Amino acid sequence: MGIIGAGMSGLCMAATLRRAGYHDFTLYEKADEVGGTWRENTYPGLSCDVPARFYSYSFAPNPDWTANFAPGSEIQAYFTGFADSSGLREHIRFGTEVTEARWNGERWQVSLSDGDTDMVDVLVSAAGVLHRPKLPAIAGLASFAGSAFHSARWDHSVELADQRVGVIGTGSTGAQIVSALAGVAGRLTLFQRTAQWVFPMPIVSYSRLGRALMRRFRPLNRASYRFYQQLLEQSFGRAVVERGWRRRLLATLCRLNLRLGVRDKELRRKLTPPDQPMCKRLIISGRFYRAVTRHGVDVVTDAIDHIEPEGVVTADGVRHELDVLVLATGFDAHAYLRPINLIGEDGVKLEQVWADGPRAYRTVALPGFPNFFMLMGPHSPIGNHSLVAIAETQADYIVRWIDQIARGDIRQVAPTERATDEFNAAMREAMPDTVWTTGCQSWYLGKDGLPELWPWSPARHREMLAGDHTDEFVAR
Ligand code: N01
Repeated sequence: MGIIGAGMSGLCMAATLRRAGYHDFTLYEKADEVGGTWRENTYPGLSCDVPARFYSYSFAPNPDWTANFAPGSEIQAYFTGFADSSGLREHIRFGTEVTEARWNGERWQVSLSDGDTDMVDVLVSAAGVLHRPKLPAIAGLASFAGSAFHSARWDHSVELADQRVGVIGTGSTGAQIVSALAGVAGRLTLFQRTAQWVFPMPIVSYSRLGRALMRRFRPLNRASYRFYQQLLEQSFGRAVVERGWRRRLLATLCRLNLRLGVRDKELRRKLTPPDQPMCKRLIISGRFYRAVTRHGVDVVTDAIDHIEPEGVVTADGVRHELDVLVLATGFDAHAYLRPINLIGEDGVKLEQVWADGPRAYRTVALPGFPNFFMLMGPHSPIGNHSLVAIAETQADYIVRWIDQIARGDIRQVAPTERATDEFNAAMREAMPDTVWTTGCQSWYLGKDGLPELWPWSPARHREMLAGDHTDEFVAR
């Protein structure tokens, strides 16, 4: 078996295989360390906006989280520590990128960047969603004379203290960076194209005693995991996909947060989004409004016209002189497996199948691509939810098919076109109830303008991946 990627979901898949008694598998990891997005993102202020107790594998709780929202470095340490303690490292081929995977009628022929070729019976993609940085198409960007870098390629050699720092982008990343750099940079300028809603959430540190209790009484960890799971599923998890009081309540809390957090009317006007809370991915932060109201922090809402060696010039003709320019402009969220060349039955390329946008069977499989499965595939429930929990559900489902293959009941299996079409049609039908279709631009939307998210609750995702659905697959 082959797994593409040793990030959060690749490790999850590997651990699930191990727990099911499998040892014959390899993870292909392009980098030289595990962790995926948590390895690549190291920007100041990086933290997870899902509570850490729930952003952990349910089978590997971490009693040592230092706060409710753990910093990125701690999460990366959790994954590297897990790779060590679980013994999974021996299965990982580091520095090995999968360039092509081709179904030869019996098995997957996997071509690797080091020139090798592997043959595997089952191939699982755990290649991640948000890892291809999107650079803005702004005239003159390359001419900037100071340091410029994308948030996921942070240059730690660049001095920030007392420097004039500009940040382009006000998504979750931009908000975290601005919160961390306010008061550090000499002058901080946030270039905001569209204001975003912010849900207030304080960061609470866990005491040593609390951590010791978690270590001593393991059921406490489990209870805490379930508590946060229920809290998120019953609040954000339902508010985004159901009209009703939950959506109204969370929206009101966001509006109140802005009203109380930003007293200056002009600044508040600038920071008032044109769309409904949660239409774009909600920013979770108890620090952002405090940061932008600080002395030495400017929010610029005039459109960026071009960039010059000295700084950013906005449409009103003002030149904002800068030493450092941070591009917190997001990721290509629709690239999925690209640039891997995936070739299924009859030489059909994934590129052709996904010409109109990525689609899958129940987020995990593809017709015409036998014995191929995905974690975090198209339409996975990735709103403000724990991707770790979603990956576990998908890994459990995939292992059940692997069990059948391993027992010799079947040799190859892929979902039918019909079942995949029906599933996608049902999803399209459910989209109008979601908050993502209420009128905003975001990385959630695909080419056809429809959200590429799961339009039902996370609980429904578990239910939909609970059975085997043998009647919706072609198995030989
Ligand atoms: O990216 P984004 P992100 N000129 O796409 C602006 C996850 N995440 O990296 O809104 C000017 O959300 C763009 O403006 P607009 C999380 O899932 C998780 O912040 O398009 N501005 C927007 O403001 C998140 O949703 C954590 O008008 C330009 C910003 O750049 C996802 O990553 C932490 C521009 C991009 O926002 C992506 O977040 C951080 C241009 N040419 C991130 N082009 C956790 O805590 C783009 N923008 C788990």
